[in-house]
Amino acid sequence: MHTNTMYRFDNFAPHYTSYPKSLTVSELRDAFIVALQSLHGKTLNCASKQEKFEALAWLTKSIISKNLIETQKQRTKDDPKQVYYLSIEFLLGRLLENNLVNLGIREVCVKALSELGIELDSLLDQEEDAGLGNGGLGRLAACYLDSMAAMGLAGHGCGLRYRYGLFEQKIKNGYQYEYPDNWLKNQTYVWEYRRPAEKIAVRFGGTVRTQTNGKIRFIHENYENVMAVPYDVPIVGYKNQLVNTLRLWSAEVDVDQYTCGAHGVECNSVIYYKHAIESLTDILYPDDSHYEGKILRLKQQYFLVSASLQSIIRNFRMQHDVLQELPDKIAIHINDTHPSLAVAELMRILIDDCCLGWDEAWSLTVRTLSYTNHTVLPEALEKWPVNMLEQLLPRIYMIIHEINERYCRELWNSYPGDWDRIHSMAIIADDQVHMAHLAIAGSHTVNGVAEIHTEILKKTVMHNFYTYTPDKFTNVTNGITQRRWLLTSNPKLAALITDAIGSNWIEYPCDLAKLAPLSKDTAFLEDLASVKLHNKLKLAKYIKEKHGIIVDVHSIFDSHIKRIHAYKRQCLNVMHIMHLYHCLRENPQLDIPPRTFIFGGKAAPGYYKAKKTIKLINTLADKINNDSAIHNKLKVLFLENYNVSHAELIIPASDVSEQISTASREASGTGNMKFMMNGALTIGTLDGANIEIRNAVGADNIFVFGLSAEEVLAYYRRGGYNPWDIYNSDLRIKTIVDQLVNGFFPVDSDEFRSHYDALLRYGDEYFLLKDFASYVAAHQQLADAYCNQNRWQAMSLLNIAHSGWFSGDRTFSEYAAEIWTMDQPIPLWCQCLPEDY
Ligand code: B1N
Repeated sequence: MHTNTMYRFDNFAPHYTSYPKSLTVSELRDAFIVALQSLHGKTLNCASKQEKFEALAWLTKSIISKNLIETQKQRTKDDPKQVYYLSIEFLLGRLLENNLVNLGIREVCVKALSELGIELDSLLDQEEDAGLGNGGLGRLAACYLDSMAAMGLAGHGCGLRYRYGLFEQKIKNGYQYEYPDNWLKNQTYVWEYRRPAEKIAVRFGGTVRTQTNGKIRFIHENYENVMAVPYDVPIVGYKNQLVNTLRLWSAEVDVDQYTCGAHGVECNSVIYYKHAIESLTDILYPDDSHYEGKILRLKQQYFLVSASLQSIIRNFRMQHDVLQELPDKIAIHINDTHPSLAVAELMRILIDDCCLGWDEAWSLTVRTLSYTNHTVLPEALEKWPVNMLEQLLPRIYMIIHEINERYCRELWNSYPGDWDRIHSMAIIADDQVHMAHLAIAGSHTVNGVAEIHTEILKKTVMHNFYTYTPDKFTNVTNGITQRRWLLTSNPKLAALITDAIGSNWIEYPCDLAKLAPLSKDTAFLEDLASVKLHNKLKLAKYIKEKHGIIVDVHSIFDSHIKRIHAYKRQCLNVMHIMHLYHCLRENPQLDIPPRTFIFGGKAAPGYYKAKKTIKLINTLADKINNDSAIHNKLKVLFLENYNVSHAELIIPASDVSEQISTASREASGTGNMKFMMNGALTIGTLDGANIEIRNAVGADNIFVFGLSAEEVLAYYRRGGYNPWDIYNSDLRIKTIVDQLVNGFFPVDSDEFRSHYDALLRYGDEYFLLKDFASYVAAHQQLADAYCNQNRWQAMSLLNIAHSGWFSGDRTFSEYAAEIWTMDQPIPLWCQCLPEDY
């Protein structure tokens, strides 16, 4: 779905008040002092940094609150179609600076604080990094919230308020250790509004009885209520006075049901009970692209879905009498299969609570829901055992059972006698409920997240569904918000761009294309280089302070930051570094540009091989960083506890972006887009959105290597390849692979045995050896290009210039227009496309 379609929508929010446009430096300064007084009862001199941060956040929130109230009033009046984005993860990161930027008061704030002798940056660091997600999927959801608010549409997130976010990673002796991420240690989150009056009861367990007097009714009894209490986090639109919300649900006991002393309930047992119930939203599961069949996870999924849908329908009914208008007024999006119980829960609400018949309920459900798939990895596909669902959610299971019966009957009519096909598409098969099948059956649209990913879905994992309902399938390539990933996190580059082409790009990112002609302007390219140097100095300072390592800011900063996963091939990067190191040891005078390899990322606590990869990187780093024979030409760093804030520091400072997944395995990637937007050059495979990045920047401005997805898939069909052939024929590879186990590293000889075995004994599933030679060659080209700085900067600029298409604003306008069919004009992400765009 390539949308170059133009939607004109001038002045889309004329009626929202202009607050805080008029805010002056002195007003803000005085308000800050008052905030500090009323929040902490302190004067400036006595307040700690944390208290000052809280006062500033509180003050900012009070401005946001006014806009929130106005937005809600206006929405009640206008009654626009609303989108609800259901996601088990929202990886927000910090919000203060983003909120200041979006309110348009960052500069005023810097001045007001500096009059008081305070640097804004020193306060920003005090904010906890809200890590309610694992990686790309959760950050994508957060980026879309920003785009939806910026573009003025009524789009809200629905998620869970995990008591502990993604674990904190510490590295000791090269190994990863996990610690709880106690991000709510002050009990509350500065940005949230707790709304106990809007709590919802979610039912678990019990039995279902049918009652037939005229019409069949299903009576759910003996269940246990868990109260879902909403906490709303405001999502601030960019300079449009508009505020949407992210509603995060927290589990609490139903205090009315359980009080100490009454009915012989002992106080202690109530406390145990409370603890058990409230643990439902205690932790975020730390798995990325991997499914763990834990009952608590299933409870979380239903809790999210049931609380969100009940609240959505309750609000809808307060404003509308006719239930049949639901799909015209509401779009509910299922972000991956985690919230796919929404299909059954919406049916339950429409049938049991609203008394609709099956057919009508089904029609409304399908027309309201849409679903995005984010992975083709078999280990990520969710399937829940029938008996688990049946016991935990008896009424929901009945409904899924009925959906399955009807769906299979329909399939039978289309494919009479084709049992294999029907079995492969059934929602319930082999005593398991296939969540992707449920989501496909119950949605009007299914989309992949990059062109190649959607094609792979259609050709392989979802082929039968695609053949059956081809019109359901479409592609919407991911995007990121330029407001966080360029404007806020790389202010120097943003200013350089704005000086050159004006500030329109902040709202119309395709304007960045106007930078392209400057790729021939040497003076501009020098300015671009000095912005990069500035960012590298900032990162180098952090590395020195945090890790005690001095890096050469004139070396190539080559970053590989993402979750640690075999398919993302951190080990291929390691092999290349080992190779360079070997070459330098053989010939210390070798003339290569100096390089700093930066790694960051968390391994799921139960993922043995990924954790060993972290140890491998750190072991290699120790060896190389302490070897004076190579004259500091190589440095390797593993930055601890990679999170959104670290990404904001690393990406603007990087020259090279490593996007080297085994082709066909990475659905899209979004880090690749963030790097590109900040002028890093990609070295990558033809996988996920890398392909679209190559198409946008042109093959001359990216370093592509390796097998294609088709080649990889063909090997998989044939059962793999023989890695020994390569091992025996390429001495470079033999040297490195042997070093994993021959005492080259000062560790136990079996420390990296699993890596060695994966490559040779188990057939090199991710094609590291197969892709090694072309990876090394691409790195050689990259090093040559870097030696011509003028050319390198021109390539870098062209990457920035063509990154506008990867804005979440573009993605979101595609969703809004084609999937959610919003009833308001869809705002432009692009005012006018340059001719050669
Ligand atoms: O979603 C991102 C994509 O850019 C990435 O390529 C893709 O890997 C990522 C189960 C996932 N897919 N699946 C997950 C996360 C948590 C979990 O419990 C699966 N994450 C992705 C955005 O489209």
